Amino acid sequence: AHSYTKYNTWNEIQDWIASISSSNPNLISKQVIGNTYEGRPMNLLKIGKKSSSTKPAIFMDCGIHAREWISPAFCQWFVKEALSTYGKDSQMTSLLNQMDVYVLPVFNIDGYDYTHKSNRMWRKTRSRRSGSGCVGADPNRNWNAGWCTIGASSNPCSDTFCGYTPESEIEVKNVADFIRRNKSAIKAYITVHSYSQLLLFPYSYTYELSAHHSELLKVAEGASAALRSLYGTRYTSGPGAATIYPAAGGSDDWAYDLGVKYSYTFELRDTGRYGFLLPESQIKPTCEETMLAVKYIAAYVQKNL
Ligand code: 0X9
Ligand code: ZN
Ligand code: ZN
Repeated sequence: AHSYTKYNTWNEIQDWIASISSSNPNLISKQVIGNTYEGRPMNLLKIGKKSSSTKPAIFMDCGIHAREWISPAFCQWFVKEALSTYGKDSQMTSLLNQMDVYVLPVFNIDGYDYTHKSNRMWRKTRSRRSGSGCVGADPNRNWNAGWCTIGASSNPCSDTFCGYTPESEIEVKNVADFIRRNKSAIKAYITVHSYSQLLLFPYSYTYELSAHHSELLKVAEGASAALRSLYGTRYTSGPGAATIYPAAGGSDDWAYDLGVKYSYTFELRDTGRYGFLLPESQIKPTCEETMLAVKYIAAYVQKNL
């Protein structure tokens, strides 16, 4: 059965998506933005008070990398908290009145399922191509942003394989198409990974600073301070290339270059003790502290619409 304090399987998450959206029709709706390589529906949740006109929006995805289980756990937590604090928490109420938050609970569903059934350390998608015996591409090297120029591999057997072309991975194409279609409404892009306790922003495909570097850094530092205020967890903020490593073809750089100024990558707990195998006992504290950072970014975006 589904629980917010355990790592749910894809089937449990799928049932949760259906039940949470049907039990909160006034605040949440779902839409399929396409299917994965193996044919699973990519359900995108839209959270916000219904409006007759298009509202400005924040897009957040979790689970780009299959083995980073705390990430989908956070997206589920976020949806629960949004619904249960609307009408109680003044910030959440104001946010959902004025904006919509799109949440993709699991981006790389095929990979996530594979980590539950076959290989806990799988990272990539599960696509196949004749001519290679190796499966999958890195869905965070497959975006059209300096694609495959640095920190990515053209070897299909590598864990950072950039794919055969930008958006060769259908999951990437489905999300990129959705964001392109809703580009004028989407004011912020948040993607959730693990681990390392970092809050990254563009660029990762170059060491050059983005045009909005100082503002993006200021917001990241505010968000990190908010996160730390709960349990003292320390995050480092900075542009991807200099803070973690240069790596092209990532979703954050792509969204930013499309025009979504507030583009952030979270790397959640921990710093390596458990790594991808973060114990379930840390789901609740990790999600509670991360909520503060995401709400900080959302409040800033809302104030600057
Ligand atoms: O390498 C990645 O894709 C991310 N780290 S992870 O350990 N979760 O794989 C960092 C992504 C930073 N952003 C870009 N490289 N664009
Ligand atoms: Zn990742
Ligand atoms: Zn809470």
